[in-house]
Amino acid sequence: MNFTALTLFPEMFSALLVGGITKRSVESQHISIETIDIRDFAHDRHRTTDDRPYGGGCGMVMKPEPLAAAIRHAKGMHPEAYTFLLTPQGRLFDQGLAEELAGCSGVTLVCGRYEGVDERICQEMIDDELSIGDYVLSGGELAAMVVIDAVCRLLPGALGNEQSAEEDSFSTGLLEYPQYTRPRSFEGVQVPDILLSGNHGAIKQWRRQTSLVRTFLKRPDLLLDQPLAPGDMEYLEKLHQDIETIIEKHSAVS
Ligand code: 4FV
Repeated sequence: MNFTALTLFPEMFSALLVGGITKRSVESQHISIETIDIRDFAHDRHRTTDDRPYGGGCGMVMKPEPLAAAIRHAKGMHPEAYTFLLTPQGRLFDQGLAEELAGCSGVTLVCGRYEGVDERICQEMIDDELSIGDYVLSGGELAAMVVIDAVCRLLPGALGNEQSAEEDSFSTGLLEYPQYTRPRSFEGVQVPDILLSGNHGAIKQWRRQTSLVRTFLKRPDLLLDQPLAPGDMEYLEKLHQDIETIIEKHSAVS
C-alpha cells in the first residue's frame, strides 16, 4: 500500500521510519511512504505557499496554485489513490475507517498548515476530508502520520501475526482486556491466577468478560451499537442481577 503525503514539512515523516511497525513495513515493502513538498510547486521568487485571507481576519491561508499542482503531481504518480485532506471538518477517523483504508492500494494525504487551505481546493481536488479528533493542530502532518500508523498495522503481514490486530480494542468493538507479563508479582501486585491456569477456554472467557466490564465502565456508548458475542448477554444479565441485589440490600437497610 502506498501513502503519499503532501506537506510543507516532508522531514516530519521520517518519524515513521525511526522504528516499529511502520519502519518494518517499509523495509518489508508492505507499504511505501512518499512525501511531496508543496513548496516545490510554488514558482515565484519567494516560493510562496500562503497568503492573507480574503475578507480579512487573522492568520494565513494555503494558496490554491501550489497545492493544485502538487495534488495533480500525486495523481500522476498514483492515479488510483484517494485524495484526503486532514482537517477538523473531516469524517472522524476510527478503527472502522482504518480498516476501510487498509483495503485501498494507496491514499494521498494533503496536510494543511496555517488557518487551512483555499476552499476551491477542497471543492475541486479533494475526494474526502479526515479528522483525527475535535481539536485544532498546527498542521495536518501529525494527523496524517496517525492515519498511516493505524492503517499500516492492519495490513496482512505488517504485524507478524494477524491475530493481534483482530483482538485490538475497537476491532472487537470492545476495549481490550488487561495485559500482564513477567514478573508474576510486581510491587506486591500479582498476575490474576486465571492467566496462569493454562485453561485457555477459561482465559478466553475471563478476557471477554473483563473487556465487557471495562467497556461498560469506560465507554458504555461502544456497547450500545456493538453486536454481542455468545455468552455476553448472560454475563451482562448476571452483572445486572448482582447490581440489583446490592441495591435492594442497601435500600432495605437505609
Ligand atoms: C486536523 C485534525 C487539524 C487545522 C488547520 C491543520 C489543522 C491546519 N487534521 N484532524 N484535528 N488540522 O487540526 O486532522 O491547517
